[in-house]
Amino acid sequence: MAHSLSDYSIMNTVYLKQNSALHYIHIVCIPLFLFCGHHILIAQNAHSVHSNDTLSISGASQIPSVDGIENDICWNSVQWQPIDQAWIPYGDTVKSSDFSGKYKIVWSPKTNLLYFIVKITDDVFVDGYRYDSDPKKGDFYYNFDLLEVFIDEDHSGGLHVFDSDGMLKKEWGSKSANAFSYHVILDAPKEGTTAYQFTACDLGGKNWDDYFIANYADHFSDFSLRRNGNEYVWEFSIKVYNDRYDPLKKEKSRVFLKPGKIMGISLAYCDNDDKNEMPKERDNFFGSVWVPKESNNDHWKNADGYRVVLLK
Ligand SMILES: [Ca+2]
Ligand SMILES: [Ca+2]
Ligand SMILES: [Ca+2]
Ligand SMILES: [Ca+2]
Repeated sequence: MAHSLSDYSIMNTVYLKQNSALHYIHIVCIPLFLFCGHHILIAQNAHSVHSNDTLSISGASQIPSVDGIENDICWNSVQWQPIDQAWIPYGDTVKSSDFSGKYKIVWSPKTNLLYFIVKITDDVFVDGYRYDSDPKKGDFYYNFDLLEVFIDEDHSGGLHVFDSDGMLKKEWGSKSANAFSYHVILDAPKEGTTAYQFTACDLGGKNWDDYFIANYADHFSDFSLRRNGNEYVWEFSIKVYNDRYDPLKKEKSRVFLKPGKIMGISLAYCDNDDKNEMPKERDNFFGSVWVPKESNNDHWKNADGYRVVLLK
């Protein structure tokens, strides 16, 4: 469950712009560690990453074994990046046992893939989502526990909901493939085991009168989710497509990854902790970049706030 820390001291993060460069020093005031019974409360938003704090992604000389185990050589030399921004409710803070998340990314020139490892701690895993391309028949996926991966291949930013015409372009975009927002969802594996089957949901179609839920699971070359208690390790690889993506001719829009390439990539986690509620509603939505309050839930429709990444 989400617990606000409003009763406690409030953490202030101050950004000091350094020179004209895109660097920010984070001065975190007031306590990060608050003791309550046996729990250590750790405030979220402690490692604020701005969308223009460039993340350099190294090329891996040895690709990882995609098995939900973090013992691959390529992960050793890469630093964890935080998923610590409470987008919903905006600025919320929860116990680290309720939610904490971090990720690493590498890429491979050999396989032309991006590789991710994401470590999530979550006290209650709410699963049971069943995919149906007809949005009227299914539950909304974002009210279950799921990992979101947002990729804007050319860092263009902008709307990416539908392939809209006319006036609707201004509100929902003219190319849904301008950016992909993969909502990666599956049932929790049993303790100590790994799951490999999943759905990667995203919106498709022309407008809200005529839309569907796409399943982009085949954009993932490999996928695994391993459970160790309340810790979940998501390890997977992704093929990158440009905005001319056509589901019938996918390979034509496959992007060739190379050093110096700039993209927009963010991650987020929908956290629901109530298995029994009907209808389901997520408690929290945590993201990997700071977003302004007025666009706290924009990543799914607009790529403007994705984090800049640079392939090295
Ligand atoms: Ca591995
Ligand atoms: Ca939780
Ligand atoms: Ca784009
Ligand atoms: Ca949960």
